[in-house]
Amino acid sequence: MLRRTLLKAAAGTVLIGASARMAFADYPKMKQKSSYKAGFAQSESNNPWRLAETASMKAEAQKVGWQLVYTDAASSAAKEVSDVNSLIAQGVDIIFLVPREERPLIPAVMAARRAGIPLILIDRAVDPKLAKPGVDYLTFIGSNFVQEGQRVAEWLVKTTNGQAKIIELEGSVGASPANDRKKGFDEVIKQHPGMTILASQSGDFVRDTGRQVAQTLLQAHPDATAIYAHNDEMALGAIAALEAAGKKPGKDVIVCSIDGEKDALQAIIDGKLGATCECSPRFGPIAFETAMRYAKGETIPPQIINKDRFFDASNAKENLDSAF
Ligand code: GYE
Repeated sequence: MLRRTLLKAAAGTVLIGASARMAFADYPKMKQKSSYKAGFAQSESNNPWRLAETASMKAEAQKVGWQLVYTDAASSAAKEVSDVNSLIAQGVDIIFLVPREERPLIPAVMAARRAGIPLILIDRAVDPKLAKPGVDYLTFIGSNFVQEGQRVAEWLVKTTNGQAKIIELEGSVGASPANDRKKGFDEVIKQHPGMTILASQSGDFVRDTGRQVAQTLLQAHPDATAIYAHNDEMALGAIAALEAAGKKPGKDVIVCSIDGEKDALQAIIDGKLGATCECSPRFGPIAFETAMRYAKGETIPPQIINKDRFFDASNAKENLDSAF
């Protein structure tokens, strides 16, 4: 009995090892063609960041002369899975997927893999325990979200001399930028005894949801001196909530966030937002370049990380025109 279990376990180990190696070697290739049909599965279109990303993908597809089949999951992970299935059924040559959440999109990644269609994750990642680059999908292209959270936390520590009572507005539950921006920020804050996170709650990356959550949390914690939002839209919602509560954003309460959208840079210029770490939505050039390199037979690294800038009162004005 014990012997059989051991044998089974050993066989299983060998099998897993071998299949992983084989899969890496025969991850689906792209056929040689003069032009390709790509699928782009977007998660939603409810903020300037998403609109800028979609515009960048469409513009680049046109520039390189590829057909782009575009789907919009309207904030539903379940719809996004069926969107990917429909892209597969339409016989696209490659899929660019923005996985709305880390786990619910795993079936979509695996479906593309089974269909032999290369898939590139753009802007958001999937759970690394459940799917691997070079095995289950080609690569991930996007920002280092942990580092974004760390950079904002370090700015806040510096600006407040290590003394702050913070409300945190999280992104969409289960989304990789929400998980990682929280991780990076909270890790730095924990190292400073004068910094406390009073409350942390999701505002779904949406401006008005951010406003409502900020309003409720400010009522529960009138002693808050800082708000960290996982994106600019929620920070702008929080600024509106502060003003509605008769508080001065930037003076009574310091607000900081991530993305670097135009409205946020304007809010920095107006003194209402303290800082924002850039997270570029302009994926078109790098996404298509990576796909073209892969089509030519080049080896693609398991992840391609964007370089992000950082905006505060020292440089918001000079960057306003180029912001999305
Ligand atoms: O920060 C936010 C958007 O996935 C990195 O999602 C992206 C985030 C971005 O809705 O504004």
